[in-house]
Amino acid sequence: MKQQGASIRTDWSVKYGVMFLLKVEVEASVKKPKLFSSLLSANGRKVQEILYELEIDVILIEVNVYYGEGNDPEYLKINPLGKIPTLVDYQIILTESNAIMIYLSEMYGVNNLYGTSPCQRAEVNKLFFGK
Ligand SMILES: N[C@@H](CCC(=O)N[C@@H](CS)C(=O)NCC(=O)O)C(=O)O
Repeated sequence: MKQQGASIRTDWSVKYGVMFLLKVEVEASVKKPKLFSSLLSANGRKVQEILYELEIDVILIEVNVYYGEGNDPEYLKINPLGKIPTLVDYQIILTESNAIMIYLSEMYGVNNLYGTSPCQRAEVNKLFFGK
């Protein structure tokens, strides 16, 4: 009897446990921000540095624009300019590396990477807008 009970529990956990784990994985992957970029891209690496600093778990999707992957019709639906990086998070599709960095800092930045006062932010903006 005991063994039978154990096997019922095993059946349950195999069937529903796996389904539960799959559900958790799918939900987690849906909620994770997605970054379309390439390690070869300086603008992409700037964004990746911020993701790293803020410990944001991201799904990185390699788009090698240097081999024309930016012109893939599927990618053009996300970023009509065909450039990288592009961040997709919840409802927002965001291009422009500096705008993405500000968004990430404001959305997830418990450590105030972007600064808290107008003066601190002005210093950061100088780096964004300077040539
Ligand atoms: N101002 C944009 C520049 C984006 C950009 O030019 N990205 C380059 C890679 S670093 C790119 O996608 N080049 C491919 C192309 O221009 O077709 C930003 O800061 O994100």
